[in-house]
Amino acid sequence: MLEDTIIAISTPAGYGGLGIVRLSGERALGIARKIFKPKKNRGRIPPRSLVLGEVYDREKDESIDEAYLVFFPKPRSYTCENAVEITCHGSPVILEEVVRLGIRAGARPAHPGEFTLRAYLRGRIDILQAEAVNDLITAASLEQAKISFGQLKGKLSRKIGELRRKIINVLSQVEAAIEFPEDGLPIGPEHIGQSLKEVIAAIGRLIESYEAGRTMTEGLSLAIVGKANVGKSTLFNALLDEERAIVSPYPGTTRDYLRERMTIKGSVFQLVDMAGLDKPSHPIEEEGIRRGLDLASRADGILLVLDSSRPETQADLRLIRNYRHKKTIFLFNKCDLTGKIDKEKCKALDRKKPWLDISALNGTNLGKLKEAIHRVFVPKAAAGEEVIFHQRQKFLLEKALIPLEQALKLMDQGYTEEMVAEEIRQALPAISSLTGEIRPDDVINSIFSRFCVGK
Ligand SMILES: Nc1nc2c(ncn2[C@@H]2O[C@H](COP(=O)(O)OP(=O)(O)O)[C@@H](O)[C@H]2O)c(=O)[nH]1
Ligand SMILES: [Mg+2]
Repeated sequence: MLEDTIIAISTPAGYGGLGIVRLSGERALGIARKIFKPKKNRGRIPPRSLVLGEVYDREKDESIDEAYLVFFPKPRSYTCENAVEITCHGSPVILEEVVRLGIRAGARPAHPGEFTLRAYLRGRIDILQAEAVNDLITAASLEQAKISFGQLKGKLSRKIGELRRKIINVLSQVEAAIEFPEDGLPIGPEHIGQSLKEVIAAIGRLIESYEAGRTMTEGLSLAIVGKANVGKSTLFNALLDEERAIVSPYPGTTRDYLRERMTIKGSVFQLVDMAGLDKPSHPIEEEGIRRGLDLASRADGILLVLDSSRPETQADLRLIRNYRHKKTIFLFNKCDLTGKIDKEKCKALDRKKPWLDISALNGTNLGKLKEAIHRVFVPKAAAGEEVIFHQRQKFLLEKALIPLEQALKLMDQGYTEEMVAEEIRQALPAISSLTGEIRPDDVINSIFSRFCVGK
């Protein structure tokens, strides 16, 4: 496997100004020479320099495109192997032909993620860094991209390494007490308990950060809730900045629900518009309402819209009370019209949450609303703390946490050092699996199969 020289198009499918074909493996340069003719330097290809030339089909003795090539000799390349990048015009026809010529010259088509897999197998990066490569490529927001870039450079790996050292340190202290029982614990049990607690807290914080991570990758769902005709669809469109939902003066226009992505200050949201949550006037509307209620109950946050140009109804007040237990922003919409709603009466039902006057139609206070959305709904990843984006990482951290908590409990209850040590030891395989020191093949396969072919 590792002996093969692999080839793939590294730029996205479709037309582009430029496109890149990448080769990696022992014979990368030899193969590249067969399909690329440098213009100058009598055919010399110096390492790490741009070489202008033509992609060349030897059999037909014809050039198919102008291109430039860069050769990265091992081990200072992405994969730690000899690697070559050929940049030509971003034409799918040309790029596929370059790959075909490369295969004819002795390369093999790369599997998804195989370049990064090689970087991992050759020990240049660990699994956390490999995951970060793909996270960076598929990042949903700049905020996420920055965190992934940090992890690509090894920030999370160092953090996990530090945790691992701490666990081993505690373990060796407990083991010392087993070997030299007559001396008692060289370091007091309180001290060991304290170190254990610190490790447990650090792992706990990482596990919790998965929520923040998930909201960065998938986006928080925000349901726009309110009675019919209060302006939900108008607000939906205004926030998305496009006429996505149908708006009409007739109640019951939106019967199904709509879901669209939007970004505020780098955070991703899934905005949901739905049927008005009041008495249905039509059987289809009834189903729409049922779905709406269900969506709203599962949403990460609620934008509750009230029509301030009309007196509040029982249905309005019921909705306000209904979403008290959820993260909610209350909106008095249509503030461009004469206010008829009793704002104080509404606010009295929930004073802890933000209330905002807006006009979805004119755009009044939409900037303020966006700020409030970011402030109220986006979970704060503590500054400088790492964020994890993968369920795999969360599971392994949880797997490490359980025996550590158990160890602490046993210590508190006065069990023997042997039993405490045994528990602590059980946390180590999960920690090693995180960075890929221990690597079950199925896990590796599932990680790299998510990559695109050229990475
Ligand atoms: N004056 C005014 N009219 C609005 C505002 N927002 C919505 N409307 C109007 O209210 C009606 C119902 O709007 P729509 O968005 O379809 O409400 P939905 O049933 O809650 O989705 C439409 O005629 C809108 O133009 C607003 O802020 N000010
Ligand atoms: Mg609507």
